[in-house]
Amino acid sequence: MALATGVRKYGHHIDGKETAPSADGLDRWCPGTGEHVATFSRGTHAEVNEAITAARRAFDTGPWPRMSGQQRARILLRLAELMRRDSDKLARIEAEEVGKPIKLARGDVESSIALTEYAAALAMTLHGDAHTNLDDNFTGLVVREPCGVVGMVTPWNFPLLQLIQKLPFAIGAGCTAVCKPSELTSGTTLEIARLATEAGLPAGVFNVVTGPGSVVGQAIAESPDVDLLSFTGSTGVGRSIVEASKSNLKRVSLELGGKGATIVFPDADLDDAVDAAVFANVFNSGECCVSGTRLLVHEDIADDFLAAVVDRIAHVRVGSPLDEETDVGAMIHEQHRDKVLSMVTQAEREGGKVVAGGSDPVDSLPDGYYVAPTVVDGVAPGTALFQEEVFGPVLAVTRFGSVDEAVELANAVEYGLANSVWSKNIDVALTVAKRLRSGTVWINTVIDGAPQLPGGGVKASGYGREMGQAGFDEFTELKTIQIRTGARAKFVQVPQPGSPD
Ligand code: TAP
Repeated sequence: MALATGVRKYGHHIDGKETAPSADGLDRWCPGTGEHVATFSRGTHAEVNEAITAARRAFDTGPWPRMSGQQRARILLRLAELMRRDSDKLARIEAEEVGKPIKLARGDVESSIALTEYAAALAMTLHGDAHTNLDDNFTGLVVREPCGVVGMVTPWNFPLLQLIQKLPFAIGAGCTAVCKPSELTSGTTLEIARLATEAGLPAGVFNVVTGPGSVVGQAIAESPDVDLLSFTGSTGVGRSIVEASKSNLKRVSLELGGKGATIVFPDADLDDAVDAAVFANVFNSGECCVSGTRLLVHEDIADDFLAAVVDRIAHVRVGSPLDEETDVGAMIHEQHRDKVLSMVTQAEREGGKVVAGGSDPVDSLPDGYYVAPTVVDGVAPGTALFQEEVFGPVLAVTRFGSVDEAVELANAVEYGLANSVWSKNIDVALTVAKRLRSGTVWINTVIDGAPQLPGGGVKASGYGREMGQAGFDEFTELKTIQIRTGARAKFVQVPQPGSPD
């Protein structure tokens, strides 16, 4: 599949209008082919302020938070329809800017449509509680209100999906938003802003300012006019976001890094588990927060299991993101490819043995930044490959001898995002699932999900949840309204005329 969309030039999206592209734009080259695919505008403090002012106005005095949930849901459903209409274009932009395989990008668009439709249903059913049995003259209403202006800062690995895990939930609840996508992959966020306007979203409800995180993202995090900051990205930047958000003690939700384990017991369906261990490692070229980047395998089956993984991974097709056959695309940029490969070299220095991949398979591929799916055996818990997020298709293999040891190894990292357990013995699988410290545990499946199911982390993987009812509630505040009817018992006893005091 050749590039056909040409170079896309974008401005920002502020108060329902697109600004002219800035003269000092940020060029984006497809990391899989080296072709120039987009130029994004470099946002300034003034533009961030303009966007926040528009979102503030739309929230404080505009129609959006005051509409019925049904009216908001209708616009979200229209947006989902328009995403379906433009799904080929959206998938292609994702593949070109991220370097991810086009078939995977299509799946991201499908999931984004499903999430938007689900958020529409939640918008329609948003309600609070009425307490009518407190006592005869006392009624309590616990109402859910939109929390205000939401700042959204998103990463480059799933630009569309990460946006859609936030946007329809936030605006479905009646919030307004200012988003800063990654400066490398802003295309689909700006396309969604266009589609939202076409769907009838009022001006100012969704604003996008592109540019470097240190300027645009920082300004959103610091702004006293932003009520909640919803961040997805690395743990390091997450920490600086919390610091920057202190000005007005805004609420912050953080979806951060991960170091997931695929934990395989001898009584698993081993053929399924082999496929899953490969999939969990190479999905989205390993640039995925919930990847299974550590394979913890029981020592009784470890040698045969590892041999099967090495055999299976050899069939994974590394190639151009726009090739329909590709399973693993390019790394996001050259420095990242070099970092991934250097972590493999470091793992070897620290005692690991590379049993598959370990190289840049550049000879057979177009001009891009590729890493062959890699497996490193004998990775000790104290080493960097066991502990640190690689964000590439590199699997660290470690053996265990008991349930206790498996749990201890899985939990022995600072992250707590997602793990998978492979066993047909429900006692083992559920015991391990309960003892794992992560926001998600998959049993006999991996990197699975549905719009109804929340995701998020514990420990250094962050806090807050996205998707599901919990992900919708994140964008609301509870207000308690207490109503006394009839006479209230008086606090101050005033003597009545003529009564003895
Ligand atoms: P980061 O480097 O953390 O960047 C994330 C976003 O923050 C980008 O838009 C970035 O802007 C912006 N940013 C950078 N510095 C900032 C600052 N000082 N203030 C405010 N914003 C700032 O992450 P990434 O490299 O794009 O994405 C990979 C990371 O995201 C991985 O650690 C991955 O695990 C994590 N991730 C987590 C999840 C979940 S659900 N937990 C999902 C996807 C990804 P720039 O455009 O300048 O980079």
